[in-house]
Amino acid sequence: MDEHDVTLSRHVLIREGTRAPVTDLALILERIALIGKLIARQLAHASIRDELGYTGDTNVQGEKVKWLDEWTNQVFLKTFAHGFPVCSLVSEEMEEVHHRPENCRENSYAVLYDPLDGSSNTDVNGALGTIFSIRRRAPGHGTKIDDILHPGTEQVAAGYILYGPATQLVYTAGNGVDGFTLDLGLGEFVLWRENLRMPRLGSTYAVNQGNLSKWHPGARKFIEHITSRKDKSTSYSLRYTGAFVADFHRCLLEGGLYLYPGEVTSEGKSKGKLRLMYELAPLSFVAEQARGKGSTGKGRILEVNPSAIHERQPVYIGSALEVDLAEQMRVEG
Ligand code: AFP
Repeated sequence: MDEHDVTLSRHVLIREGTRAPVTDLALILERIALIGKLIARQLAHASIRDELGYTGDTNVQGEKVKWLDEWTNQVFLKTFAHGFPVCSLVSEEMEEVHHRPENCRENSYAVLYDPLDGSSNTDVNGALGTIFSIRRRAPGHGTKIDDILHPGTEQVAAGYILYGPATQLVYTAGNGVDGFTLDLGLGEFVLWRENLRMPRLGSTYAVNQGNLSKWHPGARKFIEHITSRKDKSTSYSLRYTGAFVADFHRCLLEGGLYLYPGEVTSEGKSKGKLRLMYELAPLSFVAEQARGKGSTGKGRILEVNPSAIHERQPVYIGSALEVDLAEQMRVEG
């Protein structure tokens, strides 16, 4: 380690202007970093140990559960099992909120997470991620969750871990976005970029275009509009990994747009796929803190009032000018 290298735990403690005391954030982020290291190690060895594929169960979302979905969720539960200040865990893999009443006091928090984002990539050695959102718990709420069911503007910190050729952790605590890379020799996340800024415009878009016929006509027109440009300097290339974290990371660094439009139902309603509380709200918080935007196509994701912990919404997230254009073109009606 170079004398100038700064580890995540040290950096969190010296960050100014955060939405929660840095000592609380350091305790929580240090455990999320540990989870990231455990998951990265497990992903590196899962194929050799024959620990890929499905468990045979179906989760709360009606999706088939992969062995690694279950394993990564257990890592969160075990890592946060003991000790203040996290008293509630909300996961894509659990129907109900997991409470630790013994940790629920003044200044306690909930961690909402998708332990393994992009799990269709597990069996093909593709990019994967973990998404997390940290919210305050109101004192005395115990196992009631109405203090968690608030718009994303209430998050005190949020971020993600990307398991690619390198493992990187990116987070915001409300005053800019910082990125860290896992130094495998050291076993520590080391500061890689401070105050990341998303370009106002990019040259790539990420979408499952195979779903085009199911979208609102506005979303179809939008895609037609951005793909019909002939001039090389304004035309777009499609880049889609199947992992929101990986596609978002590209937008954060190089600009561009990730979208998952709603599917129009037989009643004419638009149904999103991605989950508001532990996918869209956290990455919208990161996007906004890096000067980007996150929208449902009709408005700011961070202002959506959730009605359930597993609520889904359409999403248009990335460079500000591209998100603005999507909204102007009334992508969701
Ligand atoms: P999981 O978190 O269940 O793996 O879902 C992945 C995801 O929410 C997002 O990461 C991808 O961009 C998107 O779904 C992929 O969905 P399609 O397979 O329908 O393109």
